Amino acid sequence: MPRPPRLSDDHVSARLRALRGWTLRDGKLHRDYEFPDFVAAFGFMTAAAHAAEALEHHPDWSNAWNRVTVDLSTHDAGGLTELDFALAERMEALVAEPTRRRLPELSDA
Ligand code: H2B
Repeated sequence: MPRPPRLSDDHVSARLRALRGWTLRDGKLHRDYEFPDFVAAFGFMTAAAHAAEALEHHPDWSNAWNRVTVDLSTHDAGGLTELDFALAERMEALVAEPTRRRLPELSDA
């Protein structure tokens, strides 16, 4: 997939205004998510991982129990590109409509 060009600072500011909850931190798109519990946090990460694979664009992130800390930037471009905003928007769509699906209970068998 062709990699998009790095966005200008003005363009980044304009795009950020339309992306509530996200800030610019150390040149990356940053957001801290908080979920009801670990399974919900990890469920979000699993769904977001599939979105990242589909975009061929991957987050820098970490998880601590019910928290997921996300930083997005395009390493290849040395800054922010449309791919970062696309992934942030996918993540927002995931938290806006949580699937709340749980893994089936494990049996003892
Ligand atoms: N993710 C991020 N965040 N930045 C990149 O520059 C990047 C990536 N490059 N995922 C992709 C993979 C590239 O290495 C592959 C070949 O698509």
